Formats: sequence, C-alpha cells, structure tokens
Amino acid sequence: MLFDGSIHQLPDTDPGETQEWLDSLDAVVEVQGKTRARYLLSRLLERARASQVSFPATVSTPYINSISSEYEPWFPGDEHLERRIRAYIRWNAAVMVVRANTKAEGIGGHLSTFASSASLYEIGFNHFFKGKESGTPGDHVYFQGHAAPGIYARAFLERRLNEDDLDAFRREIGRGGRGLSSYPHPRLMPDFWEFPTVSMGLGPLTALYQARFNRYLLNRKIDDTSASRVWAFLGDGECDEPETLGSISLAAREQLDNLVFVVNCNLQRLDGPVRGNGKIIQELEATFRGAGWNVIKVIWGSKWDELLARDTSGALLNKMNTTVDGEFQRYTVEDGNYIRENFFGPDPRLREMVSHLSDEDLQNLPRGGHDYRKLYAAYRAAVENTGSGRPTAILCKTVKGWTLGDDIEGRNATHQIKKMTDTQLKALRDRLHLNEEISDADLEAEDPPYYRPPVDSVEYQYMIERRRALGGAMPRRNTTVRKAISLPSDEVFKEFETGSGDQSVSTTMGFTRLLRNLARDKDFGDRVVPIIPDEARTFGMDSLFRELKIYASQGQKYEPVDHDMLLKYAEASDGQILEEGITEAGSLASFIAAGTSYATRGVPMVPFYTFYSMFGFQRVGDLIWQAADARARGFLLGATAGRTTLHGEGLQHQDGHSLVLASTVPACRAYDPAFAYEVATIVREGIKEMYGEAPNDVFYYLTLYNENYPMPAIPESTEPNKSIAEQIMQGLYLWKQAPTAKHRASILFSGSAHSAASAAAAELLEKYDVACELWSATSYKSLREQALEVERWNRLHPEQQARNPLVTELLDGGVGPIVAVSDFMRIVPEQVARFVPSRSFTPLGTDGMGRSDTRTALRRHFEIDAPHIVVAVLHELAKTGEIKSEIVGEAIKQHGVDPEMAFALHQ
Ligand SMILES: Cc1ncc(C[n+]2csc(CCOP(=O)(O)OP(=O)(O)O)c2C)c(N)n1
Ligand SMILES: [Mg+2]
Repeated sequence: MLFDGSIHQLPDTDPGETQEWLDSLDAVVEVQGKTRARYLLSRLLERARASQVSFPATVSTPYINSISSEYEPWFPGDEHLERRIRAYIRWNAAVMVVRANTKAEGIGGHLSTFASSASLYEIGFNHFFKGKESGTPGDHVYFQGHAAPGIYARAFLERRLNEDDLDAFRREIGRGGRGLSSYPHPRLMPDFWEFPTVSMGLGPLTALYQARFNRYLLNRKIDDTSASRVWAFLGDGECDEPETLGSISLAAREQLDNLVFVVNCNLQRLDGPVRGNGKIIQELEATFRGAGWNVIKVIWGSKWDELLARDTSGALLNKMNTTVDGEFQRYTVEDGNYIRENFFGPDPRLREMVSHLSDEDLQNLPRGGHDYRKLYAAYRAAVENTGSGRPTAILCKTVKGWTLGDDIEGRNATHQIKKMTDTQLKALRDRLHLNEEISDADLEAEDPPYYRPPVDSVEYQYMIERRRALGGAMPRRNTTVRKAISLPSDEVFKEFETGSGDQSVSTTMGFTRLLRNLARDKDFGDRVVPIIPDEARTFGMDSLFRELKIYASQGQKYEPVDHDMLLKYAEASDGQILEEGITEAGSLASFIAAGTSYATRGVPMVPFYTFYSMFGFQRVGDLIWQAADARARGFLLGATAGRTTLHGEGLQHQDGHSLVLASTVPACRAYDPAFAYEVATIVREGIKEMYGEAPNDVFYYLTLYNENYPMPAIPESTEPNKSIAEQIMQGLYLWKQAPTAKHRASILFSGSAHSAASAAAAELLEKYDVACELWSATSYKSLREQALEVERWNRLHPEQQARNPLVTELLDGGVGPIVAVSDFMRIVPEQVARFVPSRSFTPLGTDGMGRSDTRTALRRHFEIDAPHIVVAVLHELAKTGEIKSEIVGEAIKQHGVDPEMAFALHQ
C-alpha cells in the first residue's frame, strides 16, 4: 500500500517543497472538499504513471468504469445488426430450455446466466475470438458452463446445429448419443466443446494454466503460441471457489498477458446475492490488482456518462461507491420511481440531476455489461495490453436474467427458473422486438418456436462474415495433428527387463530412470512434460533438475546455492520440468493443459505428473474427473503409495485408497505394479495406446512405491500366445508357478505386497506342504472392466455359447483357495472376486486409517504380512477339510498373532 509508515524512513531532501505540496492539499480539502482532493490526487497519480514514475499501485478505484467515454475506441461493428443477432440468440437460448422442460419435466437448464452474459459473448464472437479455420489453433475460449444454451443458440443461427439438435438439449442418450450436452463436455461433444468448465472454479484455474502452458510451449520452441489468447468466462459467485483466485498471482508472476478473465458480475449466484452487504466488483478489483493484474471495470452503460459528467459535487460518485450490491439488485426489480426515491432521491443534488428523466428512463439506465460499446472498449484494451506482461481481468456488471421479464430478472430464484409461461414468452418477444419474426399465433402453438434468419438475410451474412474474418465458428474441438509425435524407441525400456541384480531399488527409482530415458529419446524426448509439485527430492527426482532443467519463464537470475553440485537447482527459460510448487490443483491443471495439447494445439505432449499419492485422487479428484472429461492423455504417478510402504508419516499421508478412487474414473487405467519391468511395460504400452496410430483418450494412473528391493527380471510367459507385456496390461499374470506339494493355493499380490506373498509361499511349502502359485495383479480395474463387458455380452446373447471373463479363465480352473494381498483396501482385489465363483477368494488389505510405525509393525497391524497370508491360506484349506483347524490355530500362535486384538476398521 501507498500509505504506510515506510515513507518516514526515507530522507526528505527538500522539506520546504514537501510542505508546500502538503499545504496545497490541505487547502483543497478545506475549501473544495474531499471529493475534489481525491480527484486531484488521482490526476497526479495518473500523470506520475505516464511519466514512468513507478509507485505501488492502489488496489481499488472508484465504482465507475475504468475506461472513460472519451477514451472509448470507435466501435467497428454494425450496432443495429448485432443487436438483432443478439435478440435471435437470446430468444433461441431461452426457448430451448423452455422446450426441454416441457418435454421432460425436471430436465433442467439455465435461462438467466446467458441472459446476463449474451453481450459479453457476442462482442467476443463478432470482434475478438480467433477460430481455427486457417489451420492455426486460434484462441482458447472457456465458456461459463451455465451459459451453454446461448452458445448452442449461436451455433444454431450459424447452421452448425439444427432444430432437432436444440431439442436434444440435455438429452444425451438416443440419436446415437448426439445430444447437446447440458454443459461444456468434450467427452460427450468431442467436435464442439474444448474445455470443461462447469465445476465452479476449475474453468478459470485450467484456463490460467493453459495460458502458462502456451508460454511453456513457446519458450521451449515446440509451438509458436504467440497468436493465441486464452479467454475465460466466469461467474462472480464462482470467484468464491478457492481454485478461481488461488493461482492468480502465478499469472502475474509469469507475465501472462495472453490471458483474459471476463467475470460476469451479475451480483448473484444460485441462492441470492454474491455480496449483499458489500461490493463484489470492488472486492475482485482489489484482489486482482493486488495480485498484479490489469483490471478493467465495466460497470455503467453509456447513459450514465452524461450524469457522471455533471457530478461536480461528487454526490453521484459517492452514492455509487456506498451503495451495496443487495441494494443494486433491488433497483433491478423495482420501478423507476423507486430508483428515483431511493437511489437519487435522498440527496437533493442527485434528485435534481435526474429531474429531466422519466421513471422509465431511470429504469433503463443500463449496466455496463449490457453495453456493447463499453464492452468493446474493454476487450480492445485487454487485447492491446499484450506486451505489458500483465494478465487482464474484465469485471462486467450485468443483471442476472436480463431481458427475461419482471418475474425472472434479478430475482433471487432466477438461477433455477427453467420455464416461462406464454405471457412471459410474449413479453420476451416484445422486449427483443421480434414481433415480425414470431407472431402471437406462433406462440400459441404447443411449443414456442425457434427462429433463425434465412441464409440470405443480412443478419446471417453479417455474423458469418464476422466469423470468417476471425477464423471460423467457435467453439470447435479438433484433433488434427499439426506437429506429429514419434513414439520412443524400444531401447528406452529395455534395461528394465533384466532386473537390477543384487541392487535394491524402488519402483519410484525405476520410474525416474525411465523418465530420464524417455526425455533423452532423440525424437520423443521433447514431448515429455515432467510435472512435480515440490516433491522431487522426496521421490529422488532432483537428479533430473540439472539435465532437464526446471522451466522458469525468466530463466535463472541468480546462482543457486548448490551451483557446484551435481543435483543443482537449475532453472532455464526452456527448462522441461514443470516444478509447480505446492499446488496439486495447479499441477493437475498443467497436466490437463499438456494432456490435451494434442487437441487444443494439435501438438501431442506427454505429461508425467508425479505426486504424493495421498494428495492425488482425494485432494484433486474433481480435477482428475475434469481431465477425463477434457479427454486428457498422460500419466499420473502416485508416488509414496501404500498405507504401509510409506511408513513414517501417519494417517494423513499413508494412502491405501487411491486405487479405490481411481476405479471410479472411467477414462483412467489404474495399475499397481510391483516391479520396474512392469512400470516400464505399462508406460511403453500406455504411450502406444494414447499416442499411437489409433489413439484412445484415456490416461494412466500408476502407483510408485519407495521400498527398495532387488528388481527381478521379466519372467517367461506361461501362456502360449501371449507375451508377459500383454498380460501385464490385462491386469494379471502368473509370476511364479507352483512347485509340487500335497495342497495347492494361489496368492495374488500387487505392488509392494509381493515380498510378503513370496515369503508366505515359501513358508507354506516348507511347513505345511502347500504349493502356491504367485500371480502379479497389476490392475484389478482392468480385470473387472473386461469381466463386466463379458458378463453383459453373455446376458444379451443368451443363445450363444457363453464366454469367460479373462480373470475367470485364468483363475477359476485352478486348485485351492485364492488369497489376494495388496497395500490398498480390500475392496480393490474384491472388485473381481465374484468372477472366480468356484474358488474361495480372500482379500487382505489396509482398511482403516494409517499409522506411523515401521513397515513390519504396520503390515502386522493391517494384517497383510507373510504370517497373515499363511493363516488366510491355511484357514481356507481347513474350511474345505483339507487340513485340520488346529493347524491354523497353531500357525496363529506360532506367529504371535493376537486373535483378540481389535480390528481397526474405523480407527
Ligand atoms: C463446484 C460447484 N459447486 C456448485 C455448483 C452448482 N452451481 C451451479 S451455478 C451456481 C451459481 C453460479 O453463480 P455465478 O458463478 O455467479 O454464475 P452466474 O450464473 O450468476 O453467472 C452453482 C452454485 C457447481 N456447478 N460447481
Ligand atoms: Mg453471478
């Protein structure tokens, strides 16, 4: 802040001159008042800035437009035509929601969000948003989710959609799945929507990181992104989400002047006012300016300019500054007389100021967000701000439900209104001046009609010409590759097949080595995007700093403390590693930007986001879901996985359930590898699946453990026509065949549980004459999905020979009990239990909250150590009478297992 004590610590080099300035100010305050004093100070600050006298920015300005009318640029559009086009779009957007809800009660949709933001979008469509038609990626526009009907309505006018399409709004099943999705969902409309936004806060966050990723691509000389601007449209209520504002300082730090936030400040959210007792625009201005953004406020429409020009006393400005949002909302629903009495009336100077205006005039004094000239000026300023190094936030004051009539506009319930009566529709038609296009008779029909001007109309020609000039219709998602990717050579993966000999290493170390190999690959290496949230040292990935360098848009302006060390903290403007700092949400946003680059930029990039397992799915699960919607490709690596393998950290760190959460994400392939060759195989095959000739829009989740053990070599396949690689990808393979013995059993292990499984197998053979085969279960999720598919096929093809799920095929014909053990909850292996009906299936896992202790103690506590596996196998054998129950009892005793110990399921 400007006004603090720090100035008194500096020497006053000319006290006389200082005193003169202060006296002048005192005189102005005394004689002409505070308003005049403020005015003079602001002019001085403006002059100082123009003379390059830098001083800390003030964080807030008065409650008026940032751009005064004399600085507004010439408006290059045809006002009349644009108003007509907006009217058509407004009409169709409302009608599609109304029709949807008449046809299917409760199907929902939103009228009032788009009604408040129609001009915000139309100024963009007609004058700013760059499309992709010329073969370039154009601008990246993040539409506010609840404004979707308006975006469809424009596409309808442009002939990209027809009436049937509009009638399929929110009807995403049927018509071969070609409905209009309720919100922007690339998953459901992959040729239309590019960016999912509807989970509040995630749109602005991902837009910000998209702008940052564009700079990353530019600085790394992978793609020239300089012509692409990122526009994010968001709600004022949405700004309460921590994700919305949480990263804005990054945008300023990274000098993202390629980023524009347009905040639709209709002063309302779903239930009521965003800041009834305050002023959301002022609050946001201070927040964004404080973070270093260029803020442009568009508060008042042109008709206010004349009033402000006559505000010599400052009374109007004062009234604007001191009226809270709750009151402003009230003025939108009351008549002109109420405004006269309550806004202007109490102060005789203001009452006099508007005495020449009728009540209707007062009611029609518009907010800035409905004034296309003001909006045009703001957007122009944002675009011209390129080069300043500052991102721009445009704060537009609008009315929620604008034009929708007295019952809807500005009402607290407006967000939820989905239906309009005939009378309301008639009023809307009149308000939009569509009487010629839509007759009373039209409105009496069962459904209100859509309307679009014919192809040879001037309106149609105008809007098409505008879009043509700007590079074609939007939004449009396209996956044409501009810069092809070459897959890594097999060499990269080879070394992992032979194992690590006697050397003990972890799968995390194996992965780090693999990542380095991938980044070194001659053709593929460039496309690798390692992402880490301040955890590289934990994972031993700091070894990559020096070789790959940490991305820092401004390079490294200092010599790091560890400059003379091998693992120095090396930053560079073309660095490859995105070291995000402590933000899992930001890291995931980078993952999404990199993982969708194949579509947004036509440049496939391969993100490897390595994070603290526990702070993945449960911390940023909604962003992972959004990644799935966005059709992101890439690898999520949950390091320090397992509730007992990560042992000293306690219950907030030890993850035994990410695989459960991963099983809820359809587009996620989840793996729990035990060995380095499994990790390498999954990454190799994953790259092929996601970036090969027929790419799939999925992403991979792999657990990585920090327990060191000798990595075995890849075993021989025991299946005649299937490689081990194929079997690893399918989720289960025979890792070690059973020896011969009296009894038989199968032990399934995943991840770090393999050592307990091997130890148990050895003991069972030696002491109890039980021969165990050992299976590595790399993905229960894959096994289950395949089984569900087969099960369904069988149900729907009752007259054909039933097929067997893979897991049934592999296990059901075996002999003896199955015990499945992992460092995750029991529900993970249980996903496939019912597909092995003829054998008993006992899952062992880490249900309950974590603890800090040694691995040995933890594995005993969670009952996943070798003795517990032995007991489980023996118990199942006893149940079938193969062995006596006393033998189980003895084993329990012998291993010091306390059968009466409380089961810590809820602890
Ligand atoms: C994370 C999340 N929480 C809640 C919602 C439900 N929701 C949808 S719109 C909305 C209100 C939006 O208000 P605002 O951001 O001001 O947008 P407006 O419609 O007013 O433009 C809410 C709470 C959501 N979509 N996402
Ligand atoms: Mg709002």
